[in-house]
Amino acid sequence: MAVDVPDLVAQAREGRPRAVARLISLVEGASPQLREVMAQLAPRCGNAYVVGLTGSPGVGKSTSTSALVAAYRRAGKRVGILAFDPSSPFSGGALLGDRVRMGEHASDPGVYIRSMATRGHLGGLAWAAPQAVRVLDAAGCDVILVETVGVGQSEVDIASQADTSVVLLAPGMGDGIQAAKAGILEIGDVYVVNKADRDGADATARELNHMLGLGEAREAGDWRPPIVKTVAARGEGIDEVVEALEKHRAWMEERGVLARRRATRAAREVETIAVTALRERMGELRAGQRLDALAERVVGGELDPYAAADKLLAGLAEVADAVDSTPSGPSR
Ligand SMILES: Nc1nc2c(ncn2[C@@H]2O[C@H](COP(=O)(O)OP(=O)(O)O)[C@@H](O)[C@H]2O)c(=O)[nH]1
Ligand SMILES: [Mg+2]
Repeated sequence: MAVDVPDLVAQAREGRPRAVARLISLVEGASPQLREVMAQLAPRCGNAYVVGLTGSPGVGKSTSTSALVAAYRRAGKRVGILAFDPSSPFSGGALLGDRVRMGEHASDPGVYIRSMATRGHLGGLAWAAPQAVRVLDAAGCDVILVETVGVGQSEVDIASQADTSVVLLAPGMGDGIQAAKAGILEIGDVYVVNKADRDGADATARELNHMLGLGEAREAGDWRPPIVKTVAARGEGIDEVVEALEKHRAWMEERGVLARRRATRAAREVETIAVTALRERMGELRAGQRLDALAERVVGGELDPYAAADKLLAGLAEVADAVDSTPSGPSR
């Protein structure tokens, strides 16, 4: 269904929740109209502070997110929440638990809550997250909290999506420090040991502290990731988390790190879109049987595979030229 993009964008800029929701749906559905949406949003982006929260399922990401929203709302900030956690979406088929926890914010006009499914997307989180962030940014959010489940590559993903990355651990989950070895030690700007009401929180924090200190020759003025203990379910320690986030943001701004991170993020975003477009064009070539024809010539010994690949790439450029000269723009 075609959408009146200028109208929708104008409404989203005024912060109308339904317009914001529809724009994010366009992102989720990889709509061909996204190109137009992003062109119109671009001048309004760049004001929001993006915080990523990652950690194993059940560690307390959603609970912490909700507590952080409450803290930011008390400070008068507008907050956007994106949950890329298929196991606990905040809305649209939400688990009851999350709906209850986020219930207090659901009717707050200063809060946008959205859970997103990226399964099946080319590029997944890398592709959808930055565009959803742009929508919330342009809609006037001061802070955007992005929740991702810490499995496989998503820790790495979140680190490149956020200005500040928060890694959550909890005592006695068997996850924590072992998983930490698998890469989260490099990505956390702030570490949270949640469920500090349980036994073992101090030990987890100590062990983490030990591991973070190992093998790193930090220079004076380098960022030393703080470890904050919280009981998110009761809101305890959340002010300290906010404080740690603000300190990290100030540190990044002083040293130009924030601008560098954003540039890296934008580069990755452009690259992902370009690679997606390339794959699409490759698909068009396949459909056009150019690849099949080349393959036959390779089998027949008429062409070597390198020469065939060169011909395929030349074909790609032709498709690109054809697309560029199409008045409607998008490669569809
Ligand atoms: N004891 C305790 N339970 C908590 C705390 N924070 C969250 N939980 C519970 O842990 C479970 C998982 O929390 P959730 O926020 O959904 O975790 P997520 O999967 O990381 O988003 C829920 O039952 C929460 O009520 C806490 O500080 N202490
Ligand atoms: Mg969750």
